[in-house]
Amino acid sequence: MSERSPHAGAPITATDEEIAAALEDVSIPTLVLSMVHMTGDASWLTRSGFRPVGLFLNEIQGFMDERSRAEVRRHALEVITAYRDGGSELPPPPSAALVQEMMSWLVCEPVPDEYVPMMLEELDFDGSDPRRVDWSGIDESVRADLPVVIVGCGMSGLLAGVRLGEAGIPYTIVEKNAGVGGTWFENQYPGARVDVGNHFYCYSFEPSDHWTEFFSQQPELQTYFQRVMERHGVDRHVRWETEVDRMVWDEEHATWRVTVSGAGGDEVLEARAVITAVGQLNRPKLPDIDGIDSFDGPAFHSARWDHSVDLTGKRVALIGAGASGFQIAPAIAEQVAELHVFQRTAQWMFPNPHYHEAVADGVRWAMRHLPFYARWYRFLLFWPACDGGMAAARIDPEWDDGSRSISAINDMARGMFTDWITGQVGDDPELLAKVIPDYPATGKRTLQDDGSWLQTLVRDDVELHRASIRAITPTGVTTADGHVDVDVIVFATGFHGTRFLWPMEIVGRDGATLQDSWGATPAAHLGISTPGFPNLFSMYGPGTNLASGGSLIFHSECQMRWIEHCLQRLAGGAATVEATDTATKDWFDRTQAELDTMVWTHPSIEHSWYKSNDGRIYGLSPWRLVDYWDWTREPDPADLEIR
Ligand code: N01
Repeated sequence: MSERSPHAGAPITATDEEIAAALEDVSIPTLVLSMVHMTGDASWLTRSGFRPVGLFLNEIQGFMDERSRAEVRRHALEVITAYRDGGSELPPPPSAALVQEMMSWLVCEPVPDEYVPMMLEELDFDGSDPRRVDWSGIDESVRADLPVVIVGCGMSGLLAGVRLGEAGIPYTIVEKNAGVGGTWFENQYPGARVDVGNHFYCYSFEPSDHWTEFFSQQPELQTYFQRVMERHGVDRHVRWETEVDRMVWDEEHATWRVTVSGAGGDEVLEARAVITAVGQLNRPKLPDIDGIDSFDGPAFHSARWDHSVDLTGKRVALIGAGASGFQIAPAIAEQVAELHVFQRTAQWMFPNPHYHEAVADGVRWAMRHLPFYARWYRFLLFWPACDGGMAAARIDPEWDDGSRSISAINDMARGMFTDWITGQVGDDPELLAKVIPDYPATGKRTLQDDGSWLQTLVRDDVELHRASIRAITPTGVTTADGHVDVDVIVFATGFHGTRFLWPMEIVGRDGATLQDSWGATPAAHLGISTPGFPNLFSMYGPGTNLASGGSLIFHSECQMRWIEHCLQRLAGGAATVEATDTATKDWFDRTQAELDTMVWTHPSIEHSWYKSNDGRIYGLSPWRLVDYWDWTREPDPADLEIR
């Protein structure tokens, strides 16, 4: 407690000139909030001309004009140099009331009370990392007697390892790959990058000043996870290239027996609790197309990219153009001789000028040195994109516009996205007809675009095929419109995202398997705990994927806090902990009812990996991040069955 907050910034040693240069790059509204921290003076918020005048996704200057921005920079230079010369000492932090005022000021609209505790936690004024659960009251020997197996060392499994390590709980991570990162380890296709702003898509307790791009590419993400793993000493707990095949609950000993297979053969690990952290997108899905195995040339899935195949001068078929194909096409178009993109359904895309942009040196300096700058920048990303972005996805029952749109605001989004697409395609009605989706905006995962996708499609050596694929032959792809000869086929056809925890076999109390218990409707309380499967916790389980904008890392941190509280029940003497039937059913019913009000369930969307075979959606969360954050702060005792 009462340490300097890690978000207060490193002491400033830069010269006046260096500071002035850095200020040219930064988000000015965010800078003003840092000035409030440095001076303890809230009057910066009410100075004439200092205020952001509007909010929009990816608009980080609050639409302030250049004259106002220059004026803020001039004052900021004085504030920062004085702060530097005073030894980078901060006055007492702002009150909760002032924090709320700062939040509302930054996003140009009143921010409700319920967001303030979440923001105070993010700001972490006393450096206590408040999202971490306090284990200090529990005897070390008790903690040492609580071995946990974590399945998967991707983003969430790594987080679980970090937290259990801090808690002093022995753990083993079983990871099928040879390295950390999960989906970021596996998806090494050209052009792979995150499409959630990296300054939010990162661990809350780690610095975020190092990102070189606002939306990092796969190698940088992989390096990030590697570095976090090493810094927290998680690597020595991981069994690489080892898979969990099966786990069986032993009621008598209140223990899971986890069968793993690796290079050394099979082995059974024993654990008081198991945390599954396998993600939803880790089993590649190949399409059911006639002759798929008959092709003579190289053919591979986007998540199993074959780097030994040189695409230079080749004719390439890219089958599938969801989030992966959309990134692959622009990245390889220049290199190949011909690119044939086979897209079954057109995608909506959001204009984002920062999508491929480097983070300027001045921004990185500000993130590293200016008190709470990076935290406020994170909030500026969060507010319009996450909870704020849900409005356009909610169905207005009074709105009747067929498959065009689902509400007035959704219709506005459609108009904006359509203008963005039309403005780039120009006078090519044939292409335009192919690229404008025929379902409401945001109905599938909305892609981020800086123009590179459509610039690729209008190239002479690139062709977009929308006719359905009839077959794959030894020489290429046959559609309803004819045959295309190619040298290489890339399947960017997605994952078995609706088959949760598959293909592991999980046998719970009384010999019931999880797959049988769930049947076609996977249901876990908060997406984490399932009755009949004691001491088994899922991260990124059913009902927790974010389709409306949001960081899954944030969600995982919420889940891990809830799980740690459950583990504390075991440390406190309980043999088992699991969600009650009532809590699970209630959560499932509420989530389903809410999903029915959201665009992703709209009947006009024929193909979507969000939808299960029965047409319903079990993987997505329809909830605001602030709700999920609140519900997972601590388990409600009434929701838990403890034996
Ligand atoms: O997979 P997808 P993905 N015949 O399932 C097509 C995350 N992600 O790997 O749209 C012809 O979205 C299918 O067509 P349709 C993100 O959560 C994130 O691209 O179903 N086509 C579609 O075009 C994303 O949602 C990033 O009609 C067939 C494509 O294959 C998730 O991963 C980057 C077909 C599959 O699209 C999955 O994305 C990449 C068939 N039989 C991925 N079967 C970030 O940037 C399927 N298709 C963070």
